[in-house]
Amino acid sequence: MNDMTPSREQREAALEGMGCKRKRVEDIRFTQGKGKYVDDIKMPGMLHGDFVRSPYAHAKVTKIDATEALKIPGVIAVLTAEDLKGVNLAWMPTLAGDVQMVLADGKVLYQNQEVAFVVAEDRYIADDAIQLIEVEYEELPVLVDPFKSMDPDAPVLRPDLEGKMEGAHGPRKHHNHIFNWSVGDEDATDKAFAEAEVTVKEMISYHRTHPSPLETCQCLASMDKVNGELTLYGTFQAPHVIRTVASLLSTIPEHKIHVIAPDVGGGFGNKVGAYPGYICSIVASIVTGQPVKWVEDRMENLSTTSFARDYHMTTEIAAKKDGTVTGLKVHVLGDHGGFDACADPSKWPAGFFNIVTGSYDFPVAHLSVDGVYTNKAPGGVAYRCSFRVTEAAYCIERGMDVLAQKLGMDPADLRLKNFIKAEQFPYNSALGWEYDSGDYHTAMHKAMDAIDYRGLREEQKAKQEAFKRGETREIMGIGVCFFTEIVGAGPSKNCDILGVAMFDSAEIRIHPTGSVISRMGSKSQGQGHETTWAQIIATEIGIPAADIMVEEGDTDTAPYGLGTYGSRSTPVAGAAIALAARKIRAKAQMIAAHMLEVSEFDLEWDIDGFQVKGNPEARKSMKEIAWAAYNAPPPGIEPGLEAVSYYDPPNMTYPFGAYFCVMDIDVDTGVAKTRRFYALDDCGTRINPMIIEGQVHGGLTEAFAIAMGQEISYDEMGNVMGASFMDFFLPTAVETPHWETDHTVTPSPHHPIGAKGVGESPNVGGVPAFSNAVNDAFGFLGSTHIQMPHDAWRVWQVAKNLGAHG
Ligand code: MCN
Ligand code: CUM
Repeated sequence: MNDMTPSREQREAALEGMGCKRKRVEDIRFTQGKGKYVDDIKMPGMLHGDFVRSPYAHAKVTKIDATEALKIPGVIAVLTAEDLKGVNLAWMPTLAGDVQMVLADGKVLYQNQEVAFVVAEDRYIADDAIQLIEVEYEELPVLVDPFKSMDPDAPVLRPDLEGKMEGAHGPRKHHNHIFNWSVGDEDATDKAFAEAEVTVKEMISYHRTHPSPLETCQCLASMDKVNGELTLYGTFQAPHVIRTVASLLSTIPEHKIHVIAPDVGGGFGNKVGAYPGYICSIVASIVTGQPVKWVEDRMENLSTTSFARDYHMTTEIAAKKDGTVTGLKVHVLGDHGGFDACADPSKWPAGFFNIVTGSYDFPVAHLSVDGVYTNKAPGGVAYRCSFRVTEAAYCIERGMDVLAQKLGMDPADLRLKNFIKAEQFPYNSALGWEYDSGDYHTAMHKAMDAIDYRGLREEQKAKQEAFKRGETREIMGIGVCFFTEIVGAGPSKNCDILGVAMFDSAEIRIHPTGSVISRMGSKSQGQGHETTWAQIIATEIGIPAADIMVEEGDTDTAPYGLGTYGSRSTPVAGAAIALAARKIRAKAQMIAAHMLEVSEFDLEWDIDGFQVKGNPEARKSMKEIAWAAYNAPPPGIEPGLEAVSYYDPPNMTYPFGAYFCVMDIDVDTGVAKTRRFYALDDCGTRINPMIIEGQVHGGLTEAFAIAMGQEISYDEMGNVMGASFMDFFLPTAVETPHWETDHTVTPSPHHPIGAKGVGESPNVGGVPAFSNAVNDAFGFLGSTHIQMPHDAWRVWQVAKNLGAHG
């Protein structure tokens, strides 16, 4: 070796592979305004669609008259349900097995529901036309409170389901009932409660909220009638699923549909499902023969696309006096709005809510979920939810605090006492999951030491005394949360969408000069896949990440995949990437053996190439092997160097974390200040620590928003109250606390690189940490559970009701 030969460390560093804080390559274009979003795409002759929406939450639609609107120059067409019936598209199937109106068919079920679709030469003309469309409504009684949905005299929301006592998920109990889903051993759980030394019961609600991606939902449909081909650009988290749905609905053959998700400006679950805007744009393009663009505004987004949560969880825990938990019982009332449009895997009407036993060794548990209709917008799984894991984590983490309070025990100690122990993994939970790996005690102790937990408790105690003596008007809360998530949907044995198993895929091609293009079935909306997927490949095949291009979102070029949501990309597509790369490496080994004139078995892999065992000077780098693959492959071996992998995961992955929030609350103003927020995450093998940190910062900011103010509420007329950023709390850098991040690493035993997902963890763990901090602050004044969101007004009221204002 001469001095010019790079050292092993230099070769390794040059790859920027797994574990490297590689800078996000996509940010070069995003930060310079050079991203290409749907609204940047313009086509010749492009028309614009916009909706007439219902001002009423529940009403008959007796007449739609577009005569005057059609007189405006530039208005091309107005579509109503009657027009859509001609192509059998007035209703569309939802991913949850329900059906949903595309345009109001005889009635509307929530405020701002789509009533008619105006197509015009530009957006302004379309908006003018909307004002001239005459719609006659006949108001119907409005059902807002989900607890009244199944009253005997509750209004019938869905006459289309009249008499149907069987839904997609079994029997229905009432005309507004969607499903009941029960898991666990009810008798054993009842017995545990009958024998319990201590029990607690609390109604824990997780309010309705909504993700707010910077870019709203939008699409551009272009039907080429000559070739019978449909091109659909859109803000899709799952482009292939959209293609399949579009083909099934339109009967256009799937190979003649090109779905392209260009850069997506945030998704957060908002862009998983199919919306009326997509269907109407496609139909309008077919009708007019011109491309049709539909772009939502902020109010439309907040009030009509997939909402989040609205879960009302009656939670009971049985325990011994020493704090050992002996049983968990949860009943959930899920408010699904006017249609069940939850984008869960088909067999999971309440998503993975049965992770509600959390990080604790509950011997028995029982869960029952009832989904009901109300006069609100449909949706339900969005906003970093991991398919209802957010609700489950909030339920159990609040529940454990309620139990700790009743027992007079420290909430961290109660958790430490009940954690599943490291040696119990793989662990079978009482509600049916096999947790793959975890080391909760180590993580919890690390977190407690990092924030000096015991010291904080002493400080809190002193402050409480001072408050009682009237020396301060500030109280202090310490929010503890230890969450376990379940991500990586999912194994084909129990996860599908519309019958398509939830595998994912990767295709990697090495060019002769050793640069790479790779394509996946996942679709980044800001998560940095272009950066991190290249890092996995770099480590696996020894080509620098900088020479690897990652492309997602074009169904013509990417292998079929189920898309990005539920933090599934790393657990599923990430595994497919590693396995495709390993196929390439296996072929490269044969080529290297031929080049070096040795047996394959005499070679070993070292960073970026193969070398002869015991003679590392005799080596071929991956770049040299790539060239040889195209001009001198071994006899009998095909030329080229590429591979495809479809990965059906054997299990989900179970990331976890210990979060602590320290809060100071002024009882006279209700203002809660987050003094410290510490988040320890364990997502197994870490691909890019900087991206993980960014994911955690973003998710915590959203968790802060949800816990401390964001809400989509309705008045009794069904008017949606939080449909603009005037009313809907969107934190800026001013309000957002400082985040401290930390980690432990417990690899997933079944994942090729040991990685678990992380994208949603901070939201799953963050909300309970904030809410527990507020609750912890007021506990010594006698409260047991305070309803979110904890905005200053509500916190002030709590203080007043507890007598803190004297
Ligand atoms: N990562 C890593 N090491 C791990 C796990 C993840 O370096 N052990 C990296 C991944 O390589 C990827 C990122 O972290 O670049 C997120 O990976 P993962 O946890 O697999 O989640 P997904 O890529 O599937 O993203 C989905 C998740 C969801 S469901 C929501 S909602 C959400 C979230 O991501 N929406 C987001 N984070 C978001 N971040 C941005 N900027 N925008 C959104 O819309
Ligand atoms: Cu449920 S929000 Mo994410 O899964 O896209």
